Amino acid sequence: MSLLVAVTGWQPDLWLDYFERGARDLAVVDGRAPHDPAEIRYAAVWKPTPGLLAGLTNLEVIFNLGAGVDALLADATLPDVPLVRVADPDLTQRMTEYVVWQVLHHHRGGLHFGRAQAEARWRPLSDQPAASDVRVGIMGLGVLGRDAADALKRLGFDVAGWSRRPDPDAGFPHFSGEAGLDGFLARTDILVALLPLTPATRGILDAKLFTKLARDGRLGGPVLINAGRGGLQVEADIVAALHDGTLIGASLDVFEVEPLSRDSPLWGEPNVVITPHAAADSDPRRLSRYVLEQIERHRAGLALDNLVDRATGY
Ligand code: NDP
Ligand code: OXD
Repeated sequence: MSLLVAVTGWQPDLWLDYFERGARDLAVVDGRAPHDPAEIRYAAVWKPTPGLLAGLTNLEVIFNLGAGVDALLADATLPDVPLVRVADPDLTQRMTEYVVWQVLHHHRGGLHFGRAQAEARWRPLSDQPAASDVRVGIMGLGVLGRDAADALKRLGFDVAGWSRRPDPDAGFPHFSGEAGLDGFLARTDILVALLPLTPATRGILDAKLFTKLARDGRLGGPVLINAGRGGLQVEADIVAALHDGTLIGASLDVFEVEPLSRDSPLWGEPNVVITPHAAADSDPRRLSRYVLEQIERHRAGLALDNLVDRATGY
């Protein structure tokens, strides 16, 4: 009985090493090396080569080593076995740090002070609103969105959220579905996107949506923060919205095509903060343990956690 490990883009050898150290009686197979497909019962993967898992006739579970499964589900040959994604306190904490960092950056005039310092100018803000004066709207209130919402609430921000299904117990104004979207946007100064990329969310962050954000906020205009997936956003619309004042700033961790091309106009935008899909890294030490513990439970006949619903795509 073997576990196939196939990691693209991250450090495959490091992941293999952690899996081998923790695997006990389970043989760990490097997805890059020749292997007997019939031996493989489990697969732990991040963006595996399309088709890699297709011939694994005895595969029982696929573990996606990140939270988002869009890349995996794009492989039409993916075997129809249970698919588990990552939902881990360490990853969640990292994302919350990123969201809080970027919200505070825009809220506290980070772009303004950065420019002033570059020009060696002493330039206080004419108006520094309190956190409670700023409305942060979180799109996607799953594992990550909810934790970020709680942290921002603790800092005093006026938080609301939007997700697919209603949640009367959210603990803050909650909007859901298409019917709730406009009301949510109309009370949002800083929009934080933590949605998965699915057929329903692709391209949602576009010109039409930006025009529905609040225009009467204390920051002087709306700000976009996207750490969900690049496919959520229409980058040409973001650039246009920054130029005509529909948006006054953005923090982007994810892009339509990654790595972001050297030619992208986003690099030259003075009011954009760019990070290279670094908001919340998957930690191989912790996540190999997360996978191996689930495999032990599965072998003992217990239920798997954080199963993906293929019908909704997340
Ligand atoms: P979850 O699956 O826990 O949450 C997804 C949330 O999005 C849910 O609240 C869900 O609504 C909502 N949602 C999904 N589809 C729609 C829709 N059509 N309309 C409205 N709301 C919708 O995911 P996580 O919080 O764990 O992760 C979110 C995403 O963050 C990942 O899919 C990944 O793309 C991204 N990510 C990015 C990282 C980075 O480093 N930049 C790192 C990790 C993750 P409902 O609650 O009603 O089901
Ligand atoms: C993830 C990611 O989905 O790193 O976990 O983007």
